[in-house]
Order: sequence, then structure tokens, then C-alpha cells
Amino acid sequence: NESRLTLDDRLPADYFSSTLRADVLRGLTTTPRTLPPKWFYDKRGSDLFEQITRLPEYYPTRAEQEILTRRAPEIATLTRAATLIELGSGSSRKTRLLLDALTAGGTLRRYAPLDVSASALAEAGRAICRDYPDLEVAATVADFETDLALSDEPGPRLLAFLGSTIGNFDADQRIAFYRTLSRALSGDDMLLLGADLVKDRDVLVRAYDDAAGVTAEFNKNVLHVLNRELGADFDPDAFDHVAVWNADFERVEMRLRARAAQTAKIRDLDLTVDFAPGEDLRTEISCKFRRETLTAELREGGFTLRHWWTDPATRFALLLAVP
Ligand code: AVJ
Repeated sequence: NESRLTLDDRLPADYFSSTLRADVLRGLTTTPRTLPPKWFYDKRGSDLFEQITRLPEYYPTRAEQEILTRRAPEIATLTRAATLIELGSGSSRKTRLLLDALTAGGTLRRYAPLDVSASALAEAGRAICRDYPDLEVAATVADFETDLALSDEPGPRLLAFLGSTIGNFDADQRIAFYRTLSRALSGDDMLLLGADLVKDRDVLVRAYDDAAGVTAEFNKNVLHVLNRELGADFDPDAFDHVAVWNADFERVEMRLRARAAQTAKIRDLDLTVDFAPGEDLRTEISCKFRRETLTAELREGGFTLRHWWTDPATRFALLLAVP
């Protein structure tokens, strides 16, 4: 029954051209050079990310899944959610553990995934609609950094932000984001957040520099996106994939390091960028968390931590917080 599935496209018509242009112009004309990680995820980038989640070195997806498998029934009892909102839902694979528990608990009426990828949303929405015959699926194509769109969902609402995507934000951005979320939620709503934890640096670096080279391909894919979308002429093979642990900020940084001096032209921006030999373009930060500081940040952003669960190896945390 397709009428249970709606897909609301709230992205401005020029979202990709204007946001990508502004991001690339800002990121490539400042030092150090940076690009926001959201531009990894075209069709190929999303496929590569799916492969990353299955790599032996990339533990976060499996660790979070372990926690969800064990805790989903408790989460259903604690939240009694009528709506599950999921930010950056992608393929919605882990979400099924929550949907199963919340439908078994009898409270869930609606699943509201939100993502910038219309194709991923449509595909995931159809599959979930098919497998959960009593559920309304209200998918929204939007950028959660600028447009949250949680207005008229029935409560209590559970807002899930999984996969440690929060790690892509620096501390200031995280607190601002929590503040936006806590203002958008009501008293009986809850936040379910997945956060990767600080651990041995070699384990962390290997998770972002796998032996099979999938993460290197994923990293370089952003240059293919720029070539295609902005008429740029980056040579992805002229850059090395680098993952470094930044101990001061407790984060893994992915970078593309110019193997030799080179010039890239970004035709649609009328921009020429010179890279010195060995110069880095930072493409992602992936912050790792500790319970104390994460709790303090949430509090600053208007949330009180209610539950903190980890996998048996304490690699990853899943937490429930209330506004
Ligand atoms: C999807 C942002 C959580 O930071 O671990 C995986 C993305 N980058 N390998 C992460 C990613 C390189 C991932 N997040």
C-alpha cells in the first residue's frame, strides 16, 4: 500500500549547485584547505561507505549494531515513541532493530527518515513500507544542518542520530546542533545518539586506513564529485589517502596529500588552486568521545543524559537524552 509512504522534497532547487559551490570556494581558499564530508556521498560514495561498514578494520557499525540489538527493547519501553525520526538515515539498515522493538511495543505509528539523498530515501522508504505493513513512512529530503523539519510528527518522538555522524562536527558545531535539537523537541521526546569512543590510536587509524584501500577510494571520491559537478580537473591519483590521529582534538582526520606540486582548476568557480608538494586537503574530521565531556556538551546544548550503553568492548556508545 504505497499511500503509507510519502516523500517530501524540501531541498531548494539549487541546493547542490549553491551549497557545493559555497563549500568548495570557502574550503579551498583558506588554510589549511578543507572540504566538508557531506560531499563524499554521491551514488558511488554511498556504495563505498556501505563497503566500509563491512570492513574488518571499521568496527563502529558493528559495535553500534551490537548495542542496538541488545538495547532496542529497553529503548522501546523507555521512549514509548509514536514517531521515530532518523537524521541521515541513508540505507536505514540499523534502523530495523529499532523499528522491530518499537512496533513490538505497540506504540510506533510513523517512521520519519531525513536525508539529503532522495534516491537512498526512496529506496529505503519503499523497503521499510513493504516490511512494516502497519507503519506510516514519511520521508523528507532535507539537509539536517539547515532544515530539521520535525514539526507535525505525533509524539512522543524519538530522534535518532546514529553511526557517530555527530563526530563530523567540531565541538562548537556539536553544541549548536544539540541546542537546535533540544529546542525542536518537547518534554516527552528523546534523543538517541550514537558516538564512537576514544581508544587505542592504532585501532582508530586502521579503521580509517584499511588494508583493502576502500577508505582511500572513498576519500578520493570527493575529487571525482568536484570534477563532475564543478568541471574541475583534479587528478585523484596524484593524491595520497592519509588518516591521522589528532591527539589535541581527539579526532581522526582524513586528508588527501598532494604527492607533488600541482595545480587544480575548478572551472565553474573560476578558481585555480596550487598545491605544494606534501600539502594536505582535509576532507573529514571524525571526533571520538568520552562520557564526561559528551555529557557536558549535551547539557550545554539543553539535554540531560538519561542512559549510556556501550558494547562489551567499550568501543562505541549509544545514549538516550531528554531535552
Ligand atoms: C559516517 C561520519 C560516521 O566518521 O566514521 C568512514 C564516515 N569516513 N570512514 C566516520 C567515514 C571514513 C563515518 N561517519
